[in-house]
Amino acid sequence: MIFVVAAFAAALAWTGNAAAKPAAAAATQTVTVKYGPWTIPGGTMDRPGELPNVVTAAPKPCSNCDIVGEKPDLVYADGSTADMNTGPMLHHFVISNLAAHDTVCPFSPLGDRIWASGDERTEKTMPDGYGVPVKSLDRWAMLTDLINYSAAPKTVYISITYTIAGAGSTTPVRSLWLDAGGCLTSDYSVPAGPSTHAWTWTSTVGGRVVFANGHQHAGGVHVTASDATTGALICDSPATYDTMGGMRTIVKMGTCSGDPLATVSRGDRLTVTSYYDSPTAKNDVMGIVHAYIAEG
Ligand SMILES: [Cu+2]
Repeated sequence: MIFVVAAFAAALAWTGNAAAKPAAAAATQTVTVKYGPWTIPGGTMDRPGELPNVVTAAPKPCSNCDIVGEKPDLVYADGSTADMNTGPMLHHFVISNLAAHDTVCPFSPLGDRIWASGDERTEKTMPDGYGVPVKSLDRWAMLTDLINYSAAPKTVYISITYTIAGAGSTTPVRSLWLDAGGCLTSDYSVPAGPSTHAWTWTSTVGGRVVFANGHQHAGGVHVTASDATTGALICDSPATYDTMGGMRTIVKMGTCSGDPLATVSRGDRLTVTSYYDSPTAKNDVMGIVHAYIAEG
């Protein structure tokens, strides 16, 4: 495994086009940012090539705006999708804001983790009227881990299409990263067969949770977040599988959207529970519910 840490000026492709929107909705536009390129070394199905990266200055789609939607993809230079059918897998990326603290894990050196996905490439769409504020002084960083099951090296980009609205035009939400692995690392171990792994955080914020999605690795069944204090379920995100490149892989994780999904109070115990049924024991699985909350 190669580990590369690079102060990397990601290629930035502005394809801002004013999308036609219903008159009733806030004026939005889409901006696609291409991060990369990265060349993942070749490998085999048993020993795939792997390329982790740290991008210490990752471009933002705008510097004073509200992001109301985010759609990630892994693509080749020509824009076509790169997936396990031709070798590459988006193991994961995380974009964080170094100018803020993570709400759940305030001592995380990553800062505030605001966007992330694995190969399922989950699209996030906030309910009408909500957005993630981006300030001019925010500094974004990006962790990536890319895999390649083909023998030939593959050069890819992470392409993210953001839907943005004017600054202050939406009710701000903040990210709640609820991780069965806790705060030190997202990785944990599962035995062969059915298993559950849970982690509880005492909320330091209160408000309306309006969006959430899960993330698991192969073997995952579903991951839930609930408010153990009130008994309310916040989100249950199932893993959907398909076969790509001859492997059974997660192609979709469920999303939850609502106004609100749940109302949580400061001091409530929020529990994330990750359910696996893995054919073999593994030491590097994840179970995350990434939620967004409008405070107050
Ligand atoms: Cu992961």
